[in-house]
Amino acid sequence: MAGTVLVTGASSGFGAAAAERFAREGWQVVIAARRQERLDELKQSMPQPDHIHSVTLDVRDNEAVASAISRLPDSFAGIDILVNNAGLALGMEGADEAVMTDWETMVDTNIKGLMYVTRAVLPGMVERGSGHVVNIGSVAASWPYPGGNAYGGTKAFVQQFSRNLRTDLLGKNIRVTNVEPGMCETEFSVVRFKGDEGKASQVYNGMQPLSGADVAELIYWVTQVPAHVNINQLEVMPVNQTWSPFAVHRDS
Ligand code: NDP
Ligand code: 8X3
Repeated sequence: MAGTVLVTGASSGFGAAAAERFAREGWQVVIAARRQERLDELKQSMPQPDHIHSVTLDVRDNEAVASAISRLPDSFAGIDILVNNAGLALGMEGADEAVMTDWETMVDTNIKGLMYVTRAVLPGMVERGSGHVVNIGSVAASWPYPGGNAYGGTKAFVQQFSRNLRTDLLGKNIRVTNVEPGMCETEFSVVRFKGDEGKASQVYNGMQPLSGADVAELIYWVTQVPAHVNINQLEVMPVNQTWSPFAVHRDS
C-alpha cells in the first residue's frame, strides 16, 4: 500500500479526479465533501472500494472537522498527504455590488475551512515525522480580474498561509505545496453563477480549459518528486489564458 491521502472537496472536479489518481496508484483515500451520494458513487467507481473511506463533511464547521479527523478508522488515520481542495467562488459582481453573504461563504470555506482541516491533520503528521500538505490556490491569488475581489483575496491567503506553513514546519519533514490553477472546466463556474449552466459554459466558450484530470496529475506529481524536494508553488494555466495589460480609464 502506497499510503493514505485525504482529499477535501472530493465530490467533484479536481478533488474527485485527484482521489481517482491516487487510488489508481494504490493509495488509500479518505474522500470528504458535503454531498454524501456523490462520495458513495465515487467510492463504488474505484477499482478497490475498500481502499476508500468517505466522510460527509462541511469544512466550515471546525468542530465537525476536528471530530471527523479524530474518528477516522485506525487503518485510515495516518494521513500522509492532505489535499486541501474544498473551495468555491460565488458571484462576479464588482465590489460595490457584491453580495456580502457570498464573500462570507468564500472566506468561511476557502480560508477558515482550509485552516480547520490543516490544524486537525498536522499534529498527526508532526507526530509521525512525515507528511505533505497540498493546498489548492488559484491564479486569482496573484492576478486580479474584475469580479475576482474576495475570491482572489481568499486564494492570496492560501498562498501566504502555504509559505508560512513551510516556515513553521521546517525540520519536521513535512512538505507544503500550493498548486495554483487557472481556468478549468469543473463545476466551479456553475457554482459561481449559482446554477446558471448557460452562463457557466460561456466561460469556456471557444477555448480549451484545463481539465480536472490535468490538475489531478499535477497534484499527484508534486507528491512524487524525491522526498528531499519541496515544490513550493505551482502555477498553471491553459495555453489560451494569459494576463491582461494594465487597464487605463480615459476621460475622452
Ligand atoms: P468544483 O465545484 O467542481 O468542486 C468543489 C468541491 O469543493 C466540491 O467537491 C464541493 O463538494 C467542495 N466543497 C465546497 N464547499 C465545501 C464545504 N463547505 N465543505 C466541504 N466541501 C466543500 O470546483 P473545482 O474542482 O474547480 O474546485 C476545487 C478547488 O479548486 C477550489 O478550491 C477552487 O477554488 C479551486 N480552483 C478552481 C479553478 C477552476 O477554474 N475550476 C481554478 C483554480 C482553483 P460539496 O458541494 O459536495 O461539499
Ligand atoms: C479560478 C481561476 O482563472 O477562473 O480559481 O479565475 S480563474
